[in-house]
Amino acid sequence: MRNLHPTLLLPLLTLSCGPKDPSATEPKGAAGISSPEEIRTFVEKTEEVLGQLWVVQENAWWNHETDINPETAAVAADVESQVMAAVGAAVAESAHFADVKVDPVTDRKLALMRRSTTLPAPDDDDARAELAGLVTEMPGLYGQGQYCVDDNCRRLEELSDVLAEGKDPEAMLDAWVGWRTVSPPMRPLYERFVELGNAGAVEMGYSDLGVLWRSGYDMPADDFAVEVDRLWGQLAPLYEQLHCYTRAKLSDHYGAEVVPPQGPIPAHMLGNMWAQDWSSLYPLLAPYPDEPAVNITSALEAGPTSAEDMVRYGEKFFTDLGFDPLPESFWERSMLVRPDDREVVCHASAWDPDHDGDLRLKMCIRPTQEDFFVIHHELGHLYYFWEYRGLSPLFQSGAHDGFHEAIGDTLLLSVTPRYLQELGLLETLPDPERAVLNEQMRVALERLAFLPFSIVVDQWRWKVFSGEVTPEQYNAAWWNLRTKLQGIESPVPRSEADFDPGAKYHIPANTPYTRYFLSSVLQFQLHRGLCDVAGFEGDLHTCSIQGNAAAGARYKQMLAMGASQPWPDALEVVTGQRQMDAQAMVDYFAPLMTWLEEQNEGQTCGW
Ligand code: X8Z
Ligand code: ZN
Repeated sequence: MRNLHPTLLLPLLTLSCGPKDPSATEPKGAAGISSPEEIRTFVEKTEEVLGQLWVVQENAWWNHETDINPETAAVAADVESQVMAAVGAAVAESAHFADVKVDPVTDRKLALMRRSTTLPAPDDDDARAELAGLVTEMPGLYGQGQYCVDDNCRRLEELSDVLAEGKDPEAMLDAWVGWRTVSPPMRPLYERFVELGNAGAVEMGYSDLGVLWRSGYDMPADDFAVEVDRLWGQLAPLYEQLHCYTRAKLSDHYGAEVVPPQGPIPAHMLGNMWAQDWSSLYPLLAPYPDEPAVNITSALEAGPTSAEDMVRYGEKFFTDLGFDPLPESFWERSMLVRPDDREVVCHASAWDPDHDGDLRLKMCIRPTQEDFFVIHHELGHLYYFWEYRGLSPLFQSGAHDGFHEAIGDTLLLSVTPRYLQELGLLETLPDPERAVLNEQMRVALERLAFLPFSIVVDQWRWKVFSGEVTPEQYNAAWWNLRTKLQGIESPVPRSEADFDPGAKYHIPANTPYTRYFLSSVLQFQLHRGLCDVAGFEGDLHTCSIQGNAAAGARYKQMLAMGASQPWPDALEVVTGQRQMDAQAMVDYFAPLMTWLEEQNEGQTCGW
């Protein structure tokens, strides 16, 4: 494993990034670089340095997130500062030769370098250190979050269970409000983070941090925002039908005082802490509730199924398609269960700290269907790392971030009840006629219900970064968007003493979220492409590519490209299309939509 001690890095940086002394007479960037050949050399050297830094950075974060304490935090923050300095210097330097025509590979690398960070810092040591401290402290607060009443302290998992069980609306309200006591301390940190991150983005030539984030898609930032709206426009009518049916059923079940039959749905009643995944409502919403549910949780619990067994199931799906088994080091180095001797960040994530096949999973696995799915999601990331590990550092990335999120979830569309039965996790298969709608509902509660939330998180941040939403409006703006797009509302009055956005991991962790919306669209598009490669003919929702070598080979071909080409090239490999398109998702859910429209007849849908 390549591993550098942080103190080794400074000379490397000075070497390739030119003089940092502000009193030096030579203007920054005027280090004589002007010819295409010199630019190519600069890019190669910078890439090498950044590649080494990223390895140190990922190791430091791994150490911190698997053992949250002041020492690991200090190391992570220190390395973070160094990465920000290095990327900032490289981008500043490259601005001086933006107009020089260079070879296509260098050109691509320059573009990737300019968008290689979601966290630019101002070119000032103190500001950088402060920002690095903030982005280390915030996820630490989230990871250690607990809601305590007297001596009874509960973490996110336990509070989430109360919502998923759906038994007692008062207990659900308490769990929902309780988790949101974790985030108010993040508010002043977030406010400062926005100031510093924006200042860094401006120094990089972007008008704010949101513009930098929207610039990562091989198209102008403004066009990207329009693209998201276009895709959502294709899908919003489907969501509205699901929302309408769900609201009516919840209102019948819990009573109109708890869930009013009109208007937005109270956010604590959808079975999930953020109302982003409604899967746990399945027993209430299944079109044929008397059919056996596709739910493998009890079989996994009964197994008993260890965390390692859970990952083996996911690995098998990939190896059946022709992928390699996970490397031995994966099993030695991963964190698969919550340790009881230290604080960790349990939110699942996939890692490759040496950027060369050092695959690791960090997750607090429990034997549930939800975690079975999350493991496939994470393995999607890991196999992407694995397939592109031979590329140069700047190309070791997803075609865009939505691709990275879509790899495992695309394959989950091929995890059918029959396959689960083959694994011995499902005893009885539902009646084939009735299974279609039930299965569609199951997938819709997970993936269709998720769509507007996956837009809200960054719509809010984009407004915060641009200044359209000021700190005095943080919470109100969050709920405006939640209501507008998701059709939900807070069950109790909220105020600007709250910081509800911070109760979602990706806000304190500074992880962009539009990627999951794009992923949702891409999953169905890629699924259709892979089904075509497999020679499947028929309705999209009946296709499974499980075990299909041709589909596996084509998928690998796309993964191996990493970010070396603009994303439309990668998309084309699997789908033949060069545009993201939600039509495959619309087609997939056609049977459910017809059924929902019938059920909703006579109802006033919308909110
Ligand atoms: O954060 C994740 C993954 C890691 S990339 C577990 N997801 C989003 C979330 O949990 O909010 C996957 C689905 C959406
Ligand atoms: Zn992911």
